[in-house]
Amino acid sequence: MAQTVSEPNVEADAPEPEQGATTISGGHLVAKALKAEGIDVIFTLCGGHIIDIYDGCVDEGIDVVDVRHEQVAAHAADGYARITGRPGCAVVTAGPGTTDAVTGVANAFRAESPMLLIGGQGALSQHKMGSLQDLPHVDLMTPITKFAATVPHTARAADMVSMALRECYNGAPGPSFLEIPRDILDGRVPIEEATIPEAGRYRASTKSAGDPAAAESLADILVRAEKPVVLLGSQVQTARATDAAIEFARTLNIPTFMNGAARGTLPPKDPHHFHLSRRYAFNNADVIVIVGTPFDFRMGYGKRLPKKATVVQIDMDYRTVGKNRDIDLGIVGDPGAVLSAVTQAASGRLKSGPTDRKEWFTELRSEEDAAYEKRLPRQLSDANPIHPLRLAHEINEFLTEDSIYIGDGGDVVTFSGGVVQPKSPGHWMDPGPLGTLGVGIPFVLAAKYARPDKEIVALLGDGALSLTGWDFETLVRFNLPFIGVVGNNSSMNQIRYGQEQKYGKARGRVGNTLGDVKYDEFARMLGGYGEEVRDPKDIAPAMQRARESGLPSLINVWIDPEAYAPGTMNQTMYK
Ligand SMILES: Cc1ncc(C[n+]2csc(CCOP(=O)(O)OP(=O)(O)O)c2C)c(N)n1
Ligand SMILES: [Mg+2]
Repeated sequence: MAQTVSEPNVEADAPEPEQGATTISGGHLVAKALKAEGIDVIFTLCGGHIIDIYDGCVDEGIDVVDVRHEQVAAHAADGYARITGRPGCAVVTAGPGTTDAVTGVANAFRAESPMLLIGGQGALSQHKMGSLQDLPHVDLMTPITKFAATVPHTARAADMVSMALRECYNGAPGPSFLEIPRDILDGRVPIEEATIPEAGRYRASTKSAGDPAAAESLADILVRAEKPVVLLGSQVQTARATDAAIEFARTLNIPTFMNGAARGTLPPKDPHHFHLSRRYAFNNADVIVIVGTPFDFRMGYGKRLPKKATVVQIDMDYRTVGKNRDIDLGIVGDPGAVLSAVTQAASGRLKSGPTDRKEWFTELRSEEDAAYEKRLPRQLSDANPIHPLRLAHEINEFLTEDSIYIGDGGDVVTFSGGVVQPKSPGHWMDPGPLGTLGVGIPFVLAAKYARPDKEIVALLGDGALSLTGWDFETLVRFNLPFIGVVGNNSSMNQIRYGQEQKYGKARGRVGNTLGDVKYDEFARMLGGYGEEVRDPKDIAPAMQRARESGLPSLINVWIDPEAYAPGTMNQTMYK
């Protein structure tokens, strides 16, 4: 029967037949390598340079989650790595696709998150001729990745993906970047000419316990310590060292503080869990063990640690140990393996030292309780407009053991840092030391995608949400419900505080004012659930309705723009 215009020629629309079953394209090789790594999803925004990877993903059963901005794809890959313990992958087109993803890669770099960004590139055959979207991507990415390279031949496509992934785990983890020129990606090679590394056989497991003698030394120090304290940093979560860290804290009986992604390693009511008395604990400790977190701005560059304390640092990155502050013992290795070795070295000796430390625990607990009591009235404030501490309090009460908390914003999130306590390990997500606004919606996407069994609760500043908020629609499209709470002060308040301090109230409102936007209506427009709240007692019921809606949601909570978090007021940059 003759074809008519209304009956398209199905054969003509079908993909070109395989040129012999024994050849394979670059995009299909990329997908094979991703599959070998256990990556089951790519986050992407399409472009002509990269579509062969999508086709490979179809064959390998890898999901393609398409977003509305490449920054979101890159943050989602970072978030996926954090949630799953496997590397995340974002695929973006050449030129602006790759430059849009820079912020996400940079964030992963500072947060030590293992992700792979694959970017398109003009055909090698047109190298430097001015092809569409040609840019020096590798040069752009080199300073913010552990590895950045071009795939030079189709037969190397899978091999170089594996190479980039191996490099993600060199020392402390981090991002890698690969650009794949279009003719390399679309080209075909006989399958036997391609290097295709086999799952589980192309990189080490990287669980280095460091130097056994150092573990013995630390055990020695801790058994004798009278007032020890340990700070668990993000690497504890990155390295999946939770169990080892808990065993260490309990067996050696050490008050434990947690920051970044390690928050929740011990549950809030645990006798070893401390939070609000950190400054006091550091000032009065005789031994301070810092695990998997650098002496950066969050730690006052280590300068606030008293000189008299014995300071021990354990880190996956050689370059972090002893940086900015002298230490007494430095151990490079996997935090889980090192802490287990120390626990093991200490057991048997525990009876000989003053390890019951009752007085030290009582002293810290009373500091902790006093700080909590002092803050409580503001936390329970009925004020209208709503005090941000009350909002944080309501969120904390709302979280269950299965709620992953994501904070994305300025002052409103700083407030929440003191109040919101994740109830389980790995249930806290913040951008990390790059302080990138806009990670919220992408992290929700990654977290809910990877862990549909978990509830996701995100606190979003109105400024932060504005950066990546359109991908709320992606959450609707992929049916990824979450409870979003917008702390809306119609301002970039964290910055405004500094401006008012420095230039006075009259000149403090420059470049930091946002409109009174009804983010609840925005959510509804995109197919989600939305409500607005002006009275503090309505926060909890609104969040509950959002939970029950089964939809991505935004509860727009109007908060007091004149309330500032102590953390914001103490920022050293304004002093
Ligand atoms: C991408 C990015 N741009 C700018 C900043 C600087 N910055 C830090 S806090 C802040 C204000 C954030 O406003 P919002 O999310 O509404 O939180 P608020 O301080 O108002 O509670 C800004 C602009 C940043 N951290 N990240
Ligand atoms: Mg704001």
